[in-house]
Amino acid sequence: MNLNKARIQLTKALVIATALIAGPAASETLDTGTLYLQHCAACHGTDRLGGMGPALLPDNLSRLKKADAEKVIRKGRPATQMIGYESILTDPQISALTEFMYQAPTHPLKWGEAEIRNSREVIHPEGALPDDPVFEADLMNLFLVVEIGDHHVTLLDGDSMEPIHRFPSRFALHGGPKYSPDGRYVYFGSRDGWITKYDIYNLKVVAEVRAGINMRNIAVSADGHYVMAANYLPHTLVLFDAANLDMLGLIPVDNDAGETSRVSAVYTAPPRGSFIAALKDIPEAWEITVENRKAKVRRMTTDTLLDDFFFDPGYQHLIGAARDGKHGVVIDLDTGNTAAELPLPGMPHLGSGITWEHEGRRIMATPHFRAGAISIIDMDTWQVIKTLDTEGPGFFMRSHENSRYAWADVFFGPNADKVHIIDKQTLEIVKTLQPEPGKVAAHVEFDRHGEKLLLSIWDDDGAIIVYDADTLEEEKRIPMKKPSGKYNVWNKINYEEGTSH
Ligand code: DHE
Repeated sequence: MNLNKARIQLTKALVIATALIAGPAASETLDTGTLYLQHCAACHGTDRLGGMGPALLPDNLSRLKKADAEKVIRKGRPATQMIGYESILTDPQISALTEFMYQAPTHPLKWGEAEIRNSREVIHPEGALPDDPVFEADLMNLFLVVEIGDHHVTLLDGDSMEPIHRFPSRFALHGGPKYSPDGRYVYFGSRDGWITKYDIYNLKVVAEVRAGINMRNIAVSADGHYVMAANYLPHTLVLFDAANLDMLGLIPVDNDAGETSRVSAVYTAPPRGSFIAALKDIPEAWEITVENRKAKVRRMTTDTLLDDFFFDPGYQHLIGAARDGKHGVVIDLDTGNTAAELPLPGMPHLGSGITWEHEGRRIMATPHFRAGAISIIDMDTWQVIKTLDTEGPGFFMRSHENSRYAWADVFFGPNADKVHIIDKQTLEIVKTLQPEPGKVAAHVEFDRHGEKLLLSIWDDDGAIIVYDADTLEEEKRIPMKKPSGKYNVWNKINYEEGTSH
């Protein structure tokens, strides 16, 4: 533990001890702001920007229901530093604190160069730890499983399907963790803006930095030298040296008219040697190259605002979902022009689209957030060649080059416990599984060989289910706390066609 964390813990322990001795009556007359400073600020920051605990701002809490937030204040969060306050604060005070957290701050929040640099902590500088792994396994067939139930990550051996190690993560990791090209390091991004660099060989966090207040995702350059963070708040892209997460550049996201924008996401485009970002509030996509450790932006004006997007395997085209939720656009990344428009039924989730070869042509498939449908598109003609009806709107799709099947979950609605399996050649749903009735089953990742796959039972009392990719038979269940995404080292570093990049 570093000095800063120790200091926070000590302050917090003193505050709690004093409050426990005095009881609720002592703080009954205090206003909510003072209560916050007294009880919450040590961990969550005086500006509610977060610290050891997560940020307590409306945007950061948008995914947590107020009733659940109140319950956390009352009862605490198991396996974290967050204790329950029901014996320290009165019911009205707990309710008032909950309301306070969901109110916009009265002054603008800043997360600029100084804040980013000050947040950085290098625990083990690059080169300081041994190069030999401290465990035995096929290093190319490891999986990381993000467990959002209690904010942990499990490292899993993809041959034996046995956990190797489990470690705490930052609060609310989101998006795929990104591996270094050799698979030794992994970079996690949290919704609160933290980037954590983890040394898989030594099972240790090696460096951390906070890139923003509300972050979308991160990307690692194909050469492994740089990490780019895309933020919602503030409106910035941030470039880091991948070695020790030293900040190299802060790029304000704005246009010539001075309008600023959130960033929908940033991805690495290996064949182009660049990063591609799309903006959420300004109709532009950006290609960012790094020369002499400096970022250079090439702007492409788009016909529509882009939410979610995906690339063809050669990174020649960006396929984006328009904000109206009814169609997609194909943008030629060389010219910046729109090459095609795609009619799509209901808010496609293109970020989880996958591609494969079908009758000698490359096709892609995408689920939809607002329609029980999977659209299958010919990537030469950009025509929708088939729309599969599903049992409800879906979130993720997955396959592997060596598998004849693609898997698609039904994430929303009464059938969220079902998963469809699609034959990649007949383009038909050939099987629908319901592995645990009443519990959401979602997100699949294959092992490096495409022989086995993992499916999440998305529940606090959940599990990872291992399936044989060919017989589709269940092989085993490993209990986990709301496992969300799984990420196989080989599939990710080789940009395997059936998985997310
Ligand atoms: Fe995600 C990836 C955006 C809600 C779980 N999600 C991504 C990515 C984006 C994105 C841009 C790709 C980032 C990357 O991998 O680099 N997600 C969004 C949204 O805009 C949306 C709809 C609303 C929001 O609140 O942000 C959203 N996402 C969710 C969830 O509610 C999920 C199910 C639970 C959670 O953890 O918040 C969720 N998103 C995921 C996961 C991935 C992801 C597990 C990585 C998928 C992969 O296989 O790579």
